[in-house]
This record gives sequence, C-alpha cells and structure tokens, in this order.
Amino acid sequence: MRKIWDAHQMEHAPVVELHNGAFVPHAEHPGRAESILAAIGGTEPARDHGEAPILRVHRRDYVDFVKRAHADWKAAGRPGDAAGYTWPVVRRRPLDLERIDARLGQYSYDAGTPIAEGTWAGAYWSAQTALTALDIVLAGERSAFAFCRPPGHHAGADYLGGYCYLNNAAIAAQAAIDAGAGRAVILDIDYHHGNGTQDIFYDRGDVLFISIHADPRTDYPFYWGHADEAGEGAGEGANHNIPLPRGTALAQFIAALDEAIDRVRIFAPELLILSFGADTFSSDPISFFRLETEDYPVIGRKIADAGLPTLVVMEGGYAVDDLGANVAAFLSGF
Ligand code: OKP
Ligand code: ZN
Repeated sequence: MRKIWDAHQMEHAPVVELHNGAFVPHAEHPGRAESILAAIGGTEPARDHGEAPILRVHRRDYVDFVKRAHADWKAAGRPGDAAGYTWPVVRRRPLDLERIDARLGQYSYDAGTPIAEGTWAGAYWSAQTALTALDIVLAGERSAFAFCRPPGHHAGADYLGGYCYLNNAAIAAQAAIDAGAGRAVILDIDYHHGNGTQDIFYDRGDVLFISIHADPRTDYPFYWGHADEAGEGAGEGANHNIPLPRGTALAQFIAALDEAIDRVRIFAPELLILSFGADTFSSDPISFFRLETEDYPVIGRKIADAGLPTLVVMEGGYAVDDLGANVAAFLSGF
C-alpha cells in the first residue's frame, strides 16, 4: 500500500492543551509522526491541490480565521498558542466580531485545540495528504494510506476542536463525489466519535457515515455520537453510531465492526474512506478500550475483506511508544 505524508505537517506543534482542568503537554504532538514514520517505511509527499477542495467542505470565513488566528493572537500581545475561553451559547445576532477571543469562541467548541504558528501549514498539508492518497485510489489502486496529522474528524464546516482543524476524511469524500463517485462511506474507528464528519454529512444521502466509538455518555465529545443520531432530511438513515462501553476489547469491537461492514455492503458505495485511530489501544493515555497490538491486523483484514477501494485516513492514537507498531500492524493486516 502506498503511503502519503508531507513534511510540512510537522510544522503544527502546539505546546500545551487544557485537559481536565490543567495545562498539560499537547497529546497530538510531532512525536506521534516520528513513531509512525519509523514503523511504516517509505512515504511519498503530498501534491498541492490548492484550497478549492477544502472550501467544498469548510466555510471561507472559517478557513480565513484558522489562517489568521495565530497572527491575530500575537498582535494582541498574547503568550503561547491561540485558544478560546468563551463560547457563544446564546446567538442572538450574526457574529462579525473582531476580537481574537470572540473569534476563537465563534469557530471552536473546546479549549484543547490551540492554534500555533505552524497550525495552518500543518492542517493544510494534512488535507493535501488525504487528497493525494485519494488520487491513488481513484486511479484504480486498491488502497492508499493518508498519514494525516493533525487529524480531522472532529472539525466541522466552520469549527475546530478535538485536535482537528480541517476534516481530512470529509474533504477526501467530497472530492471523490466531485470526481464522479456516486456514493461513499466514511467508516470511523477512532476511539472518539467523529462529530465533525457526522455534522458535515448529516443531511446528505450520498455519504454514509458510520462510527464505532466510546459511548459519549462517558467520553469526549459528549454532545454527539449517541445511537439515536440517524441523519436528517435526505440524510435520514445515512448516519449510524455504534457507541461502546469503556473496557471494550477485541470480541466486542469485532461484533460492532461486523455490523458496520454489513451496513457498508448494503449501501454499496464506490469508495470506502476509513478514519483510523489507534487510540483504541489498551495503553492509550486518554482512552479506555482494550485493543492490543496483535488485534490490529485482525481489524485491518476484516475491513479489507469488505472488498472496496479504500482510502485509510489517520486520525488519533497517543500511546507514542506503541503507536507506530499499532499502525503498521493495522496496515499489514489490511
Ligand atoms: C482526538 B482524536 C478533555 C480533553 C479532551 C480531546 C480528545 C481529542 C481526540 N479531557 N481531549 O479523536 O483522537
Ligand atoms: Zn480519538
């Protein structure tokens, strides 16, 4: 399987995040990339597809915000990386606010996703990595691996959160539809619910979103990912959440995956996009499933057995010492 990664993605390196009431070292750090790159072997750089495919998913004003936010933060004389502290729960008027703190609140939903100096570059090239890997699959190869970092599945059309700025899987899905694919499935097996992806396609019938994740009653992102979120309008029935309890190990995960793959088959898409997170690992520092390294090839093989052209997009995974081995194990099974 060909693997895409772009060195620009390293430029995204926020220092700290607000986690459970304290500032701690940011979990989504460049060391994740070093671990994965050392384990998966040779990669190819991304090809620049420009902003147009990003703007098919994200709002222009949001993209401009992400680009400018760190400079605006510095111009305001602030230390460190840009992060919000107040959110517009009440929206009585259209927001056209100038102050950086107001704009951070408008375009984000958590305080754990700072915008550092290299964030726009990293997020931009992460999206280009997804688009470049998609080209390989659209050209007829069975699969490709987009080593995206920062990840994307929590980012919505006009908001960031959960370490995500641009929704790489959604951008690739929309690009595939624009290239003529009639239907695509995004299957998300990161530990966390892919709320941004769900949100982007919630009213669409051409992109089925299926997610297996930790129950949002106990885990981030709390407000999305419940089993009764089934889509709306033309998307009614094209969203399917499978929340699982903390402590889930291989047997229960595979049962959920079987159910998910049955639904993929019935939908009969031309393309499968897999949002793959390795934070389902037993020792992940922020997650609570119990998958082991030797489980990942089993999962990879099962997804390959669905028999669809497949773009694998990297999402989370924070147990850095084992992360590369877990990703390599997944890809070897696939
Ligand atoms: C990103 B991905 C609050 C911190 C929550 C957000 C987790 C984002 C995970 N205690 N941190 O889905 O792996
Ligand atoms: Zn995750």
